Amino acid sequence: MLFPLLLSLSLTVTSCAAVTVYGQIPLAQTSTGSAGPEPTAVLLHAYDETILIPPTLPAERAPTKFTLNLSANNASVDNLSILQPGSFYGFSIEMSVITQVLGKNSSHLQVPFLNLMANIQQRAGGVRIRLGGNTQDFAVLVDSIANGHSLDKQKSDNNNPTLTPAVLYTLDLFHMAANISSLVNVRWYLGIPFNDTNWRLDIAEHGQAILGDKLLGLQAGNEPDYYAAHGHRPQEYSPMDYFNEFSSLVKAIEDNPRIPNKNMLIGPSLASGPWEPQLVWDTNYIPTFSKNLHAITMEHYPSNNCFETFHVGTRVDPQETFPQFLNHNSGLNLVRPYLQSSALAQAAGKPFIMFETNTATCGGLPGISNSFGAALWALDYGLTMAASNFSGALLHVGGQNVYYNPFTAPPTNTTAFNQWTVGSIYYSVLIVAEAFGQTNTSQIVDTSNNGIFTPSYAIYEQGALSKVALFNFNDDPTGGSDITATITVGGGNVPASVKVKYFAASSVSVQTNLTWAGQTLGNKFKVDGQLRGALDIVTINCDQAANACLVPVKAPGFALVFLTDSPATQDPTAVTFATTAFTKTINTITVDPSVIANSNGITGKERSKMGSTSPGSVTNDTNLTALLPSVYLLLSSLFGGALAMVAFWAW
Ligand SMILES: *[C@@H]1O[C@H](CO)[C@@H](O)[C@H](O)[C@H]1NC(C)=O
Ligand SMILES: *[C@@H]1O[C@H](CO)[C@@H](O)[C@H](O)[C@H]1NC(C)=O
Ligand SMILES: *[C@@H]1O[C@H](CO)[C@@H](O)[C@H](O)[C@H]1NC(C)=O
Ligand SMILES: *[C@@H]1O[C@H](CO)[C@@H](O)[C@H](O)[C@H]1NC(C)=O
Ligand SMILES: *[C@@H]1O[C@H](CO)[C@@H](O)[C@H](O)[C@H]1NC(C)=O
Ligand SMILES: *[C@@H]1O[C@H](CO)[C@@H](O)[C@H](O)[C@H]1NC(C)=O
Ligand SMILES: *[C@@H]1O[C@H](CO)[C@@H](O)[C@H](O)[C@H]1NC(C)=O
Ligand SMILES: *[C@@H]1O[C@H](CO)[C@@H](O)[C@H](O)[C@H]1NC(C)=O
Ligand SMILES: *[C@@H]1O[C@H](CO)[C@@H](O)[C@H](O)[C@H]1NC(C)=O
Ligand SMILES: *[C@@H]1O[C@H](CO)[C@@H](O)[C@H](O)[C@H]1NC(C)=O
Ligand SMILES: CC(=O)N[C@H]1CO[C@H](CO)[C@@H](O)[C@@H]1O
Repeated sequence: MLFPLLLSLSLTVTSCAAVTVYGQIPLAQTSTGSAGPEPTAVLLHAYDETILIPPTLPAERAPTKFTLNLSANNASVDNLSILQPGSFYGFSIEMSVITQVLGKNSSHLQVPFLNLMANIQQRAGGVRIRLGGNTQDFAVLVDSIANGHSLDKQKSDNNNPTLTPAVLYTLDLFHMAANISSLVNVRWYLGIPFNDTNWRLDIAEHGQAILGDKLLGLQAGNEPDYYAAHGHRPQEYSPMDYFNEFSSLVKAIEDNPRIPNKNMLIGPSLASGPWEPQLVWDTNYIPTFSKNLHAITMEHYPSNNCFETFHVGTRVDPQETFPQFLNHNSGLNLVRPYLQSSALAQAAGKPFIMFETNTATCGGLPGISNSFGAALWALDYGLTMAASNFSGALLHVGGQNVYYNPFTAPPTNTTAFNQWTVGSIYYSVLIVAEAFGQTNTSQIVDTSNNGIFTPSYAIYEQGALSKVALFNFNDDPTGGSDITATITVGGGNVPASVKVKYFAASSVSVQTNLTWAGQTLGNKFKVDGQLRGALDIVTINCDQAANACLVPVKAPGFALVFLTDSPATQDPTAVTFATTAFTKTINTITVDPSVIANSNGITGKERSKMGSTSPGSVTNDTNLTALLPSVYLLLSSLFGGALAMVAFWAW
């Protein structure tokens, strides 16, 4: 069994067209259940190189110069958000692909994955990851799995109309997560299987026992509004039925002494397809379960690729659809159906989280999902969610056969240590982490005043104006659509100079050579999780007499403008290990712990080498598979001095 791929088919249609629902059909299987041919590296969607034509410039052009008049502090800013963490954006990893991405088991972790998480921790202080998806509902704890794996997928039962196979996992899955959290500050969401009400609570019991405070919450139901359509419940299954099942689960947890924390449930995680959120609120869900709920959640994708993937529904043409992603209306339209719900959650004192999202369900869209344009889209969508009082959002990670992964481990037969692939939207997560930082006091307001192609935001941190985010969705190599934003500060003055980090690529269409402040993670199959290249932070002098800083942004492009040096931050939960990774035969790599512990991006400290095989240290990377069957990471806690040995296995 090569790549057991399962996708969330939370198919929702943004137009008023009737919503058609297709089952949770694993990729690489046809809808009749027979396994398709094994995907080859050539065909795998995660490596697709489709380049679309950039949208033509809008007929009515907004001015290329505009002014943002911003308050110096947060005292009287209309529509300013709640306090946001740098970990606002996190990841949702489909259960069936955990062993591809995180590691084979607790003693074989994926170093590139750790590096990718460490990049975010450096900026945000931590990373939030959900392990779940459609597959969580059928998960079963088993004693052991062949080859020492911590997770496997049972053969799909052809009599099961939805073809949802059971995910088998061992206790080692929790140890793997705990070991990851001991290296980088990853905190986890898990899901309680919800396929029937004979509650299998092993995930809650062992999750709490083994992960402790690294477990944030337990999802109760995944897109229950699709349960009837997917054949997991009777056709008449209603929001009230979901409410009653949730009650039954709460009771089962209350009666279970092996689940000490009874109040970390997460729901309702609607796809908001068949059920509008209000239908669930009408059951009195929030007040009834307020005590039991850790967070209120939704799951939604703006588009779908179900026709190409499963030959059902209407074909979504990527070229025609691309422009819809490349303006601010996309984010605004995506959050609008949830504004009332985010307000309800805030009133109830609960985080409101977009628990699973990405460009398009059924695997994403070729040419869109992994383009620079998608990264600008995800960045704008994320900031719009934050400005609308969402408390977080998780970008979904599927397998080798989806277009939209933020990161993809190499196909197993071509594995080597530095052969990962990063999708463009990983940069969006990195940049949002940097925009909000580590203090948990960032507040954001949408200041867009120059049309839908050049949205902008102001970010306050610890009460003071701290950053400005500027987008240019236009694609115009002539330079004629480059913009210049003039930042003025009302009730204060602009600083003598500002520092600017640019997110850049040659066009909205490209998938390669993306840079953030001059650095890149590398192109397809070239990623080991480290940013490479010289850090390029642009200093722009301001005109204090005129109270103006003029910041240019290319078409296309994005700028994060730092008006203050970010508050000095020491991430209290950052990695506190003197980490020495070495292979038996090749190279010795060390991490300067201060690099991980002391960082917010602006300091210019270069990302160091956490368990990596940098090109300088390994001479012939084409031979990595042969040379590096495994890499060991020696961990020494600076505080405890205890040693632990973890083997990092290169796939
Ligand atoms: C990996 O497997 C695929 C499918 O079996 C095959 O097409 C490809 O050539 C293999 N790659 C390597 C490097 O062996
Ligand atoms: C605040 O948001 C509301 C709703 O989106 C909008 O109508 C109003 O104009 C905004 N206020 C300001 C000052 O931007
Ligand atoms: C729920 O999933 C479990 C584990 O896969 C399975 O044993 C059980 O039969 C399923 N229940 C239903 C109603 O399908
Ligand atoms: C992980 O897998 C390796 C290789 O199969 C095996 O040697 C090791 O014992 C496994 N570790 C655990 C904790 O199961
Ligand atoms: C977000 O919450 C803040 C604080 O309650 C409120 O002032 C603001 O209007 C809210 N924004 C939106 C878009 O609802
Ligand atoms: C920010 O919030 C996280 C999660 O609650 C917490 O672990 C961290 O200590 C907080 N950071 C600060 C600086 O308060
Ligand atoms: C302003 O920022 C401070 C510090 O982060 C925060 O405590 C306060 O609630 C904020 N005030 C408003 C009106 O948002
Ligand atoms: C900018 O806003 C301040 C209040 O925050 C106001 O006093 C000032 O007149 C505004 N300036 C411009 C140019 O709009
Ligand atoms: C990426 O950069 C390389 C090296 O500078 C260059 O050869 C290549 O043409 C660039 N590709 C794109 C799509 O810009
Ligand atoms: C790297 O590979 C090339 C081509 O196979 C070979 O000529 C060279 O000697 C190798 N270098 C090392 C250091 O092994
Ligand atoms: C810190 C931590 O959770 N370490 C665990 C790593 O995984 C092994 C099992 O392989 C556990 O024994 C450790 O406790």
